[in-house]
Amino acid sequence: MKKELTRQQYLDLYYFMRLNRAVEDMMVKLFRQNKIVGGLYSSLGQEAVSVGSAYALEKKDWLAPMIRNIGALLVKGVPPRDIFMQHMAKYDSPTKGKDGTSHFGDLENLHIVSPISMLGDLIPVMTGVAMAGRYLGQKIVAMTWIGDGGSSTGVFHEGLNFAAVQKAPFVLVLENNQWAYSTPVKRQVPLENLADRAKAYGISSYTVDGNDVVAVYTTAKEAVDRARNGEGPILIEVKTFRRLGHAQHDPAEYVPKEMRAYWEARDPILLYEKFLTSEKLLDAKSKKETDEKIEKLLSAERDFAENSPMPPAEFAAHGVYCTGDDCHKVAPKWDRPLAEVTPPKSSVTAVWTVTGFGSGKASGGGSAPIHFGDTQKHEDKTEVPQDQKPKDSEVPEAVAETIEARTAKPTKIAAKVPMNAATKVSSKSPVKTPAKKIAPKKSAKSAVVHAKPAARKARR
Ligand SMILES: Cc1ncc(C[n+]2csc(CCOP(=O)(O)OP(=O)(O)O)c2C)c(N)n1
Ligand SMILES: [Mg+2]
Repeated sequence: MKKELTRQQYLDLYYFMRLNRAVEDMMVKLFRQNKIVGGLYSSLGQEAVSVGSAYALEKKDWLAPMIRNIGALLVKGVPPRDIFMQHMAKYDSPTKGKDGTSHFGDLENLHIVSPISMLGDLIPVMTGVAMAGRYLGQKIVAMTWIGDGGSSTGVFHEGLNFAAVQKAPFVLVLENNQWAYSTPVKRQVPLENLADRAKAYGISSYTVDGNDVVAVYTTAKEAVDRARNGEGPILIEVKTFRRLGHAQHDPAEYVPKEMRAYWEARDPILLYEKFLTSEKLLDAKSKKETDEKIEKLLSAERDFAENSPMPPAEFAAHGVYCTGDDCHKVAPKWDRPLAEVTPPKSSVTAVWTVTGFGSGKASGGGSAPIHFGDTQKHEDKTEVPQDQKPKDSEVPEAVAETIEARTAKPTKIAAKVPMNAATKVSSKSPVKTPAKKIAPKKSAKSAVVHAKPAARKARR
């Protein structure tokens, strides 16, 4: 661990990791007392990931947690009582007992988007949040997390590609905790570093030790700063380990003992305590103070949660469908006058010109011949002089086929034969025109190629 933070930052990271673990330890007890409704997931051993990455965000930034990111919620300012009550389906919980686990958000104050169960779907959603913030000139960054398993969903790829092409100020933390349910990471992805997935979208990435909270924080901070400065989305792979089963129901006996022992020896809180002690940032007295502070806070928060009522039975029928303002305000909240955020009328002509396209060299050595924007509409019947015809090698066959397909008229053969027969003869149809039968038409704007009808006829 490298020392480069302020004393307060070091101590904050410690406090939140300890709080994260203590909140989850308490929920295991509540679960065993049958007070938790639904599943209980654990981030034991992954606290440095949630805390270190969320700590890199500013108050105005947005996050969306996944199931193992209670630490991120605590850093963002969610009180532990909300987490307890949410898991206990209490009436005072953020969803008033209508949903469980960490399935709640706070769009108004803390800028938290509620998790979406379908893995990967938060990626396009948070990309949209990031783009909206940019549109409104807010200079915000959006962050979410995805597991190693979740990084193999289609929407992970669609979302990240979309974020990349939009240059969204978005940071995605890929929690490589070695397992997705009972599937080891090697059985789902043939990559050593999942950060390599970023290469497919032309975006920056990092791979970092997820059990080193300072490394996670400094990496996330750099990524958040870069995203905020307009460098586009960034992927951070954190290598860590899911110390318990998928949820409380899963004893995870499929995990090799040696693997578990290796990671237990690398407990992120113990590693950090060692570092803080060696840097003289933590001693027995301040550690005891932290213990007492957390214990006092959590026993009060748990009491509050336990004393909160269950929702009244008739409430089950409320809030199922939005009924407008008596449910919640539906009107969009524009922070600027509507005129200012309405894009101007387009003055763009409906022609795409792609810089450099059509002026480069084709693989055969000639000019790359297609320029969609300038393709002539009329059919050109003029004979191209022999000396202007390209040599066979100048127009690659694949390009020639495309050009011919775009310019060829339907043939009589195709029109007369039934569908299945037409399919059969199609391999001999004029679409397979050899390259030498095509001549370029010189144009003032670009090289546009037309097939010569006479030449096509001769070939049939
Ligand atoms: C699209 C989709 N497929 C399957 C699931 C069911 N599911 C929930 S969690 C999970 C395993 C996720 O593993 P990983 O992404 O590695 O996250 P981890 O549990 O290790 O944090 C699966 C398959 C889901 N929620 N969404
Ligand atoms: Mg996993």
